[in-house]
Amino acid sequence: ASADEWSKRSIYQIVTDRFALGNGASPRCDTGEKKYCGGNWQGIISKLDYIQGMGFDAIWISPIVENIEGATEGGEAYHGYWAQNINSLNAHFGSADDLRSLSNALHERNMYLMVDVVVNHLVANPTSDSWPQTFDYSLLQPFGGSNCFHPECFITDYNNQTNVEQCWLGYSGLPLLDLDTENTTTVNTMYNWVKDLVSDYSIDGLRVDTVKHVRKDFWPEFAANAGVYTVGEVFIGDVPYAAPYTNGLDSILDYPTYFAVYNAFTNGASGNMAVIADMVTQAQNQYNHGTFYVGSFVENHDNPRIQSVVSDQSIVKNVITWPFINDGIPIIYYGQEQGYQGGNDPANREALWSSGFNTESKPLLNHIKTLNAARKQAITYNPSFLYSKVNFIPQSSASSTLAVSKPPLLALLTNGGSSSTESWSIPNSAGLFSANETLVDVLTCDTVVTGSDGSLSVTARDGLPKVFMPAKTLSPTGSLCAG
Ligand code: ABC
Ligand code: CA
Repeated sequence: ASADEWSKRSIYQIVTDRFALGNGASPRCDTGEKKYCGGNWQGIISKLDYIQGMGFDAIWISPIVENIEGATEGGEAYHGYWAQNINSLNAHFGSADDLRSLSNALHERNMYLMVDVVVNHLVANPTSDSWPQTFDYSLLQPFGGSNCFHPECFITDYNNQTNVEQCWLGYSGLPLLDLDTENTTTVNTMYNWVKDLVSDYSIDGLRVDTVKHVRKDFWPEFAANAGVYTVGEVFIGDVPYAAPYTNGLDSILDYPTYFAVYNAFTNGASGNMAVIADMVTQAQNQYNHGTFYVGSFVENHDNPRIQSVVSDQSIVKNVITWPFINDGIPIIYYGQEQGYQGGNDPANREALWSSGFNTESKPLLNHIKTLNAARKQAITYNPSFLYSKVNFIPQSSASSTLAVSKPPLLALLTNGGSSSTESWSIPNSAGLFSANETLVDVLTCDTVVTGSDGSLSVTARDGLPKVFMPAKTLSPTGSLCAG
C-alpha cells in the first residue's frame, strides 16, 4: 500500500515474541532474562479481534527473518534484530504458511501488515578474542564472506557520519557485523531481497531499522524495490539531521517530536510544552511531504515506557492522546493500552498475555479506542484532514498547556497533572468556530458552547486532556458520544 493509503491508518506495534501464543498458553516471561518467551504469528492471528476492537487497522511486527540461535552475550535474539539468514524465516515465530496466514487474516479484515526490516547488519558470535575479531562469515546468508562487510570498528563518534555509517553498532561481546552497503553486489542483493520479501508475504508496508547507519543514497532504490510505504528509524532528536532521510524513504518515525513530548510530560513542572510546537513546526517545514506520512509515537521497544517515569494518570492520558491529534500516522506500542510500566530495554518488552488481554475496566484501552474513533470521524468529516498541518494556538501558560488544532479536532493538553487547574483560550481570530457553537469533548461527552464571537474559554481542574469536536461533525448514530 502507498503512503497515502497508510496515512488514513492507525498502527499497533507488536514484538512478536511477547504478544500472544497461538495455543492460548501464557508461560512465565522474565524480561530480564532476554530469552524467547514463545509468542508467534499464530498468536497474533488469534488476537486480531483484540487489536481491531481498539480501532487499529494495521500492525507492525518485529523482524521476521532467521536470527542467531542460542545464547549470546546480549541474550537470545527474541526481538529479531540479529539476522543470520535473511532468506529464511525465524522458526520461533512460525512457518512461511503461518506468516502468509497472518497476512491473509489481516487483509480479510481490511487491515495492513507492516514488517520491520534490517539492512545495516547481521550477527554472528566472535570466534576469537584477538583484534580484529574473527567470525564464521559463512553463517551470514546470502552474503557469506568478510568482503561483504565493513572492516571491524565500533561507532565512537556520532558527529562523524562516516563513522556512524561504516563502523559497527554493538560492542566486542555482541558486535553487529556491518554490511558493506558501498559494495554493488551486496546492495543489489538487498534490493532484490526486499522486493521478494514484500511479494512473498503480501506485505503492505515496512518499518526500516537503523536508517542513519546506512548512506543516504542507498535508500531511494531500496524504497523503489519495496514498492510499498516505507517508514525509517532515524534515532535522533534533531529535525535538520533527520530531514534528508525523508527524501529516500516515504517518511520516518517522528523521533524529534517524540523526545519533545517525552521531555515535556515527564519532567513535572519543568517540562516545557512549547518545545513540542517548535519541533512539529520544524518537521512540517523541513521533511519531504512535511509531516503527513511520519510515524507518530510516544512509546516503543527501545525507550522506557511513559509509566516507568510518570504515574499520574491525567498526564499519561495526555501523552497517549498526542499521536492521534498530531499529523501523520499514530502508532501505539503493545501494552500501552494495558498500562504497562516497563523501563529501559529489556524491561519494556513485557509479555502481553500476562494481562489476560483484558478489555474490561481498562481506562487507557478505552481512551485509545475513543481516540482511534475520533480520528476516523475527523478523516471522514473533513476530506483535507490528512493533508492539513496541525496548528498550535498560542496560550498564556505556554510551558504547561498546549492547544492543538487540526479541524475538526481541537485538543487541549496539559502536563500539570490531576491536581492542577489549567485554562485555555481560543480567540475568535483563530477562525475555528462560529458563534454559540456546541462542541463535544469526545473523551467525556461533556459539551461546551463558544461565545457570541466564536471564541472559546475552558478551565479544568483535573489535568485531563480534552479533544473537542463540533457537535455537527459527529454522526448521530456513530460510536462517539451518540445523541
Ligand atoms: C542490547 C541490549 C540492551 C542494551 C543495548 C546496548 O544492547 O539488549 O539492554 O542496552 C536490538 C535489540 C536490542 C539490543 C540491540 C543491540 O539490538 O532490540 O535489545 O540492545 O544488540 C534499532 C532497533 C533496536 C535494535 C537495533 C539493532 C536497532 O529499534 O530494537 O536493537 O538492530 C541506536 C541506533 C538505533 C537502534 C538503537 C537501539 O541504537 O541508532 O537504530 N534501534 C543515541 C544515538 C542513537 C542510538 C541511541 C540509543 O542513542 O544517537 O543512534 O540508537 O543507543 C537524543 C539524541 C539521540 C540519542 C538519544 C539517546 O538522545 O538526539 O541521538 O540517541 O536526544
Ligand atoms: Ca552501516
